[in-house]
Amino acid sequence: MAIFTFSRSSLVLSFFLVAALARPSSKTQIRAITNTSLTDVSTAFSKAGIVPGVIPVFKPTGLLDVVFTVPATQQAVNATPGTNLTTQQTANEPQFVLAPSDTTSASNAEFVVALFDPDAPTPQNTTFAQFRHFLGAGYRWSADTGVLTNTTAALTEFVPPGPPPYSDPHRYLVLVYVQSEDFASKVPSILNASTPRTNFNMTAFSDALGLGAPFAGTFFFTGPDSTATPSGSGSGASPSATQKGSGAVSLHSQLVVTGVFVLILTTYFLS
Ligand SMILES: *[C@@H]1O[C@H](CO)[C@@H](O)[C@H](O)[C@H]1NC(C)=O
Ligand SMILES: *[C@@H]1O[C@H](CO)[C@@H](O)[C@H](O)[C@H]1NC(C)=O
Ligand SMILES: *[C@@H]1O[C@H](CO)[C@@H](O)[C@H](O)[C@H]1NC(C)=O
Ligand SMILES: *[C@@H]1O[C@H](CO)[C@@H](O)[C@H](O)[C@H]1NC(C)=O
Ligand SMILES: *[C@@H]1O[C@H](CO)[C@@H](O)[C@H](O)[C@H]1NC(C)=O
Ligand SMILES: CC(=O)N[C@H]1CO[C@H](CO)[C@@H](O)[C@@H]1O
Repeated sequence: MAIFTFSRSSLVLSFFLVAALARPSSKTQIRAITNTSLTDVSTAFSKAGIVPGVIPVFKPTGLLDVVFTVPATQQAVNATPGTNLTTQQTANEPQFVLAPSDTTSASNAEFVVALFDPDAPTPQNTTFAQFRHFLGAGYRWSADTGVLTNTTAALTEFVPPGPPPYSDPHRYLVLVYVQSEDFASKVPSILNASTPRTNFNMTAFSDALGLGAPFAGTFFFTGPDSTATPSGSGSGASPSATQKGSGAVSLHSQLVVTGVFVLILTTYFLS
């Protein structure tokens, strides 16, 4: 009887787990702008140790959405704060979409956009950090689409995230600043084609060019290739697809567990 009670409650538990895992994923739609508040973004930066570890403060006045297009599928993937993205998803230069609090100021401003890695070569050993993946200036904001479009060539061309195989996932930060008046005249002596991508210091750079505090920002995690996406499953196309993929695996194992319990119960009653 004790065995029966134990098995039955385990069975009930299994069904609850199955029900929980079978719930439809809530984030299947790609949004142009992340549905989160400025406070949520700041909180995410603190939770990930970006504040104060990488930048001293982060009080954005606009929401930033970074939209990658997956080369294989042409599917859009949003880098919402703290999302896990694969190297496949982040292979191409993204689009930057801004939702500013003050649309009039944003319409009249130019912006600087930086994408960098504070965890190079690994989060535990930051010898090469910060590693600059992209730096561009002269961005103008479209009030219609929210998209930031460059009016000048990039200062540092985009190279995709590629953490070494032995590394934990890295944090990749994207920060948008309002461009200072004298930026274009001052930048060549501070950052140019011969400036290494390694040992970049975003704070020192923004101080030197009078950029002030970040206007908007987001970050995502990308791990090395081997651990990022199970091969051949095709589930690496979007964050929601990845979650559904791993959910399906868990669902499968739960069904197996449930099946085993049913088998035990049947055997118990038949014997
Ligand atoms: C992202 O990956 C980490 C493991 O690297 C995991 O702990 C975390 O739950 C994942 N986050 C999401 C939102 O899937
Ligand atoms: C950190 O990484 C660099 C580059 O791979 C390496 O030369 C160095 O030995 C590492 N340091 C430690 C403490 O592991
Ligand atoms: C904007 O950036 C792209 C990609 O780096 C580049 O090909 C293009 O020439 C830039 N536009 C201008 C106007 O410089
Ligand atoms: C290019 O940038 C470096 C800093 O990375 C600086 O030392 C050098 O003077 C700059 N070159 C020119 C021509 O301004
Ligand atoms: C980056 O620059 C800031 C401001 O100059 C400085 O306080 C900080 O120590 C620098 N970080 C590193 C890792 O050198
Ligand atoms: C934080 C935030 O902006 N939440 C919004 C997300 O979207 C729903 C539905 O559109 C809104 O009701 C929330 O206010």
